[in-house]
Amino acid sequence: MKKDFLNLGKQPIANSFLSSISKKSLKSEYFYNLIISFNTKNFLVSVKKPVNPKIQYTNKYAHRASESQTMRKAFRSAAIKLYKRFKPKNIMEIGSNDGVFLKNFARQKVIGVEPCRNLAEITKKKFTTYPNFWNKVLSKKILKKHSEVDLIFSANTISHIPNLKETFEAIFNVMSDKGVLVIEDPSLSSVIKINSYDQFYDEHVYVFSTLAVENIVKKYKLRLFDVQKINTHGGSLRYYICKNNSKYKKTKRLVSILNEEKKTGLDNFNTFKKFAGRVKNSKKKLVSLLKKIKKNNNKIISYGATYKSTTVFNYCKIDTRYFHYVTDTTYNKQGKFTPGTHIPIISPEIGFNDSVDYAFLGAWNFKREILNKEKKFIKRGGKFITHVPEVKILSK
Ligand code: DWN
Repeated sequence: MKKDFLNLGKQPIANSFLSSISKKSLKSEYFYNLIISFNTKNFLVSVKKPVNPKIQYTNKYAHRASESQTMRKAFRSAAIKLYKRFKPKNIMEIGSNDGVFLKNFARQKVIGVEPCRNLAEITKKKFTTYPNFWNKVLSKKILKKHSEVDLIFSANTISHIPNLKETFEAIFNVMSDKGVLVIEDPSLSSVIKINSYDQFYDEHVYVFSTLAVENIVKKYKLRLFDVQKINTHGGSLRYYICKNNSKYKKTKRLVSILNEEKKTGLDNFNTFKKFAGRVKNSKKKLVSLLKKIKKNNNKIISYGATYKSTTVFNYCKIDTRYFHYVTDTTYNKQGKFTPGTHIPIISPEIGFNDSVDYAFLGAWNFKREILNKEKKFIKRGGKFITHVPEVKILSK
């Protein structure tokens, strides 16, 4: 049974950065109700009513996975480790974005799948890339053209696909008998522990736990045999999945993480009810801190036009009354406006200057990289604000 525990209100599509805020474009802005539910049977946490993927993953998809040094390094390290451990003859990535993972392999070994055509165009120049949604039709097409796949990798993508049955059945189709599926997604345990409620937005249809993944994959003749904690995106998990009859044994760390999740209460609805209470508090504290700072005539901006910020801004009703603008290094976000709250987005070269007193860390998951890069800002008295794990002004 599905039980709702969190209502994040009316939200726009996180990727719908607006080119203009004319009356006409604001009139056509799409909103939906972001309600999060817990399935008491398989422990899966999901968006109650997912948005149609066709309006999310278009040829105007803004996020570039290679935009941060942290992610470039993380994907390179993942590629090397996975290759060493599984020695695959070929590799397929579902949701290959701008090729940040694929580029670490020889071009004849890899296949990319990416429904956002603007991104698929980038990798197509070097790698075989299918500009399609992942499903059984595509899996059959790939099987016809290539051999079965030994390593299927998918980071921050499986959690985005509403139809898990179709997804895993299609994976089963193309995976070789000794093959491995490796999935990376933000971990529910981290979300609960650090109160990162902004991991919930339209694209994150699911925020997985190990408990839930183990329950789900077994419905599709697949088996979770290992899991690993990784630091990316504020705490993620890397799941290792094989076919039922495969040689891989359940690892000790999988047993230990399953136990840890039970201790955290990820199999218990009450945990999520309590979390929802902490989310409400976080909103109150953030708005009151911003009001206080604004009262003293300080200039506040936001750092990183993240999809996560869409949730925070729309839930807390933070707009140009608080933030002058948002800075972001991504070229195709610059010159646009944030979804729902219509704050201008500009390049950090222009916007992150001496006039800024406070910067909200929209990209809090890159805190270390950003603090390292922005030493001058901090030295001259500039301050960062965060809401994760709690609302505060960061001290030096
Ligand atoms: O799952 C998803 C994750 C992985 O990526 C997607 N559904 C969409 C996207 O979500 P996000 O926007 O919350 O992801 P990031 O990676 O936290 O976005 C960081 C943003 O901040 C990028 O637009 C780049 C920008 N940035 C910046 O302006 N200066 C990042 C760094 C490190 C910087 O120094």
